[in-house]
Amino acid sequence: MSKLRILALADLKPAGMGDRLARDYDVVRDIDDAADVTIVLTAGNLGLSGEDMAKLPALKMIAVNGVGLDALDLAQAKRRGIAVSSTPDVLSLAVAEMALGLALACSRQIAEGDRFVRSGQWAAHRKLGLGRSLLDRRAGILGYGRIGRKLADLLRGLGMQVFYTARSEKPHAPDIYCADAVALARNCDVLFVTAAGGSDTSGLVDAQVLAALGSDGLVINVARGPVIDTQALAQALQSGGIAGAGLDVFDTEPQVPQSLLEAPNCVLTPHIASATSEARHAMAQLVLDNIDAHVAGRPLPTPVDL
Ligand code: 8YV
Repeated sequence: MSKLRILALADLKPAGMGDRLARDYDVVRDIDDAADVTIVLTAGNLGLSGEDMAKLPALKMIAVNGVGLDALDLAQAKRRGIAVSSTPDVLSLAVAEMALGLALACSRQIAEGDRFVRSGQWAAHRKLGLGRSLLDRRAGILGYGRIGRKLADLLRGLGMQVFYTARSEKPHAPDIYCADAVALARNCDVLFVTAAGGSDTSGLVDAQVLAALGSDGLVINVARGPVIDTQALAQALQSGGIAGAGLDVFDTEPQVPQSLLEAPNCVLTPHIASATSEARHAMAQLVLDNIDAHVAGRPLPTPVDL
């Protein structure tokens, strides 16, 4: 019996998981050769644009390897009755760890110290200057979803006082609610951005929020680049309006603007927050489970509510 064709716009990692997909399905890579395809596999950061979705008249299901849905035309999916799945929860720890790592790297000059040693400055008896402690400072979580709450658990467990903002106050939350991003920035020293991307949150961290964070403040972004106004951020870093930034996500990846490449105390990583073998394995497993369930006519394990 011939295998069902699947359009895979992204790879499943570790490699064995991609092999499993290829064992059970006929994996197609070219969208222009996929008019008959009913299932698409894509990544959170890649999504599926409205234009590309329109090239797939037979499409019935989109399996997202990730949690971000901002690059997916959800309105078209809903209109056409296309089922969508994602991979919630299994990546939260990895992303939260990365946010913590970026905050430590910024405040304790880890990346800068590495460059200092490698460039021979330490050997030349130069001094790096003092960093700041992270854990005795106040954390702010912008976007108190699964990832934000996992990060809050980690930070609270390490002794930080944690504030958050979200669309509404969460009953029984162990952290302190702030009504909006400015109030959150005013109350914290380290602003962690974990909000979902998309038009609702675009530019949410603007010049006003950065000014409220202040010259001792750090901003960490493991969500989506556009949640922060990049120009305002580069300006705040250059002028000392804030103390530093740790960024894993950018407006137009993989391009990073020169203004951030040149900004002082800015630690940059290539969108790797969920890229641990543990998280990626569990994500791939969920993708396969969702596809298998769709093909068998069973309810999807982790459907997206459209
Ligand atoms: C991944 C992500 O980089 O979950 C998301 O939305 O952006 C990341 O976890 C990506 O989706 C990997 O497939």
